[in-house]
Formats: sequence, structure tokens, C-alpha cells
Amino acid sequence: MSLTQEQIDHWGAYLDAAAHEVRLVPQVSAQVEGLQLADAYRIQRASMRCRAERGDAVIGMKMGLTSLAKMEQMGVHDPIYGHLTTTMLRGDGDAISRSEHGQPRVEPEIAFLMGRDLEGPTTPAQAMLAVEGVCASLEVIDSRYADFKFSLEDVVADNASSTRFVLGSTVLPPEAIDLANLGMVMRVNGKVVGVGSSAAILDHPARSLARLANMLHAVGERLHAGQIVLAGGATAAVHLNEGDRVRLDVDQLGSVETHVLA
Ligand code: OOG
Ligand code: MG
Repeated sequence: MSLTQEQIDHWGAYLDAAAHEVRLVPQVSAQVEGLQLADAYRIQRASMRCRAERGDAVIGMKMGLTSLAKMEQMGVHDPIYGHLTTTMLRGDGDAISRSEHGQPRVEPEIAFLMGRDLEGPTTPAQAMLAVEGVCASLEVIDSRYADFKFSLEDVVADNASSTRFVLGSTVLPPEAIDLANLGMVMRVNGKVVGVGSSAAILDHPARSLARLANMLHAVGERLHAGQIVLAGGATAAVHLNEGDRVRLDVDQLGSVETHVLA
């Protein structure tokens, strides 16, 4: 049975408060018997309404668990999506703060900057026609659940662990690059911690974008011109500590960097 609107709002506020106050909380699924995926997405949207009340607007979407490396690391094998908001965005070279995170991890990603609205049902080829620019990105995820231990429904309710993302400075129009197999090398403090390819992202990042549009279509939503979309980490995520310097290099898309302050 699906949850009432009152229950959805309660769990949305529960996870929003945990994220806002950088606190760990018990999994929702441990407290709601038979939590369904559709209700988990409703909880995610309720938590976004709490953010909006603080003036934190949605500026894009992210796909998660789109590579085998990520699926295996998390023990969850279905792609999911989450919302990206203003407070999560950082520019190339900007810092993130360790104190604003509970258990931060970083992932190498490809970002799409949408030039047009994109509504499902769609295909990877059609989806790419709505993209204006492509750039490298570092996503910093954090979980409101201890040790990132969660079910599919729990991580969806927790907005797919979204916390921060950094956009690279080099933005290319999609027709200028072949996204099928771009090498991706992530370094922490100069040491290589992740090596991958854009091919790891559902075989092609365009598939991730189309999948997102199709998942949104199922709930009567779409992507909007001007929004940012993260296609999902190409390698397993790596733990971050205060003082760390992170750099991602992507073939043809240059680099993107961040560092972790106290
Ligand atoms: C869920 C978010 C996964 C990705 O790129 O696969 C994600 C998690 O691992 O906590 O952002
Ligand atoms: Mg990610």
C-alpha cells in the first residue's frame, strides 16, 4: 500500500533535516514496512520541497548507479535519479568543506548542460539533440545512512546521496566530441585513485540521459533547458578527507578540480 501524503511529508522532512544538519539517521525502510520505490521518489520530492522553502532551488538532476563499478560498490543494481540544487554547485577549483559532510566520497562524472527541454519517451540519439554542452564533473556524495548502507528505496528517498558537484571549465558542444569512450582519470593528492571510461556509464552517457528523461516521463516530468544533468560515476567512489586535493582529467574535456577545507 502506498503512503499517505502526510507520511511522505514526514519522511521527506526527516531526511532533509538529517542532510541539513549533517546527521546520520536510521534507514527509512527499517521504519516503514514494505516501502515502495514510487513512495521513495515521493519522499525525495518532499525533501526537495523542504529545501525550496530555504531558497535552495532545483537546478538539475543526477543519475546514479549507472556503472557496474558503482552498482557493485553499493550492492544496488538499478539506476536511480536525484535532484541537484543551487547549494550543491561548485565551480572548477572551488573548495568543499569537510564539516559540511558526514562521510564524503568523490566520483568522476560527465555533465550535460541542457539547451532545450527534454521529454520522454526518448532515445539516446534524440536526447543528445537537447544537450547544448558537455563537461567533466566531480560529484561529492554523502549518505544520511551510516557507512552508505542502504536499500534501493532508502537511497532514492535520500536524494541519491546528492551533496556537492563541481563543473569543469571546458564545455564542448556534443557534436564536437565522441562521448562513447572517453578516458577518465581521477587523482587524489596526485595519486591515481580511479581509472575509467565514459563507456562505463550504461555503455554510453547518452543512454543515461535518455533513461533519466524516460524515468521522469513515468511521473509526468521532464528535463528543462538550462538544467545540469550528471550521468553517473564511471568508477567506484573514493573517500575524502580534510586537506585532500582532487583532480579529474577526461579525454577532450580537460580537467576539473576541488579541494577539501576543514
Ligand atoms: C548513490 C549515488 C550514486 C553515482 O554516480 O553512481 C551516484 C550512492 O552511491 O550513494 O551518485
Ligand atoms: Mg554520482
